[in-house]
Amino acid sequence: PREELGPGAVLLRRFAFSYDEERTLVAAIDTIVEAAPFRHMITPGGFRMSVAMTNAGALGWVTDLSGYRYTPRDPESDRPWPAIPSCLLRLASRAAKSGGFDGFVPDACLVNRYEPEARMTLHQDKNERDFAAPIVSVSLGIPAVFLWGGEKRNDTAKRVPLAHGDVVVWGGPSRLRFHGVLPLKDDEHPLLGRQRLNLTFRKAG
Ligand code: MD3
Ligand code: FE
Repeated sequence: PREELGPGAVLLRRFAFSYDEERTLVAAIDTIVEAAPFRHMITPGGFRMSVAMTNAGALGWVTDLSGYRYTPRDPESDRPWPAIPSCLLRLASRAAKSGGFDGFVPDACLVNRYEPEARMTLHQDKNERDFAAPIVSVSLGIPAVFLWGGEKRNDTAKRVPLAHGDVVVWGGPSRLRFHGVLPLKDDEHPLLGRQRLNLTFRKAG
C-alpha cells in the first residue's frame, strides 16, 4: 500500500514488516540506546522537550540553549554516536527507493521516544546540508497523529494517523514542509508497551 501524501511524500503503510521483522528492528534500536541513552534535550528557548531523543550515525541532531545542530559526538558522553545498524540502513534505503529516491545513504538517524502526552510542535527540518536528499521516517509502537502542514507555519495542517510499521519518505517539494505530532494518547503496544518510537533517517552532512 503506497499512498501519496503530497509531491515527493509517500506513505508506505506497514512497510517495516514486509521488509524486516519488528523484533529485529527493536533489537537494533536497543543497541543504539545502550550506547547513547535517551535524553530530554533543551530547546534554544529554554524548554525541555517532551520527546526523549538519541542518535546513531556519523552525525546526530542535538539542541541546547545555544541552538539546533548536528554533532559528530554525543555531548552527554563525548563519544561518537553509535553506528547505524545495518538492518536499519537497509530498511531506510529500500524505503527511499520505493518512494522514488534511489541511492539514499543516510549519515544520521534520530531516534525519538514519545510517552503518552509527549508531542512535537510544528517545525521544519532544515539543519541538513542537502535538501535534495529525502528524510525517511519509521513509526513503531503506539499510534500517533502526525500534522502535515504547508510551506508556512500558519498553513492549515492535515492530520495523518501513523501506526506501528508505517514508513514515510519525505522528499522533493515536501522536504521543507512544516510538520509535527499531536500529544500522544495513552495506549499500549504489545511489543513496545506505552511508548512510540520514531526513527528519522537523514543525510545531514
Ligand atoms: C516532513 N519527527 O524528528 S516523523 C523529527 O514522528 C520529526 O517523531 C516526527 O518531525 C516524529 O524532526 C515526525 C515524519 C517527518 C520527519 C521529517 C520530515 C516528516 C517530515 C521532514 C520534512 C517533511
Ligand atoms: Fe521534523
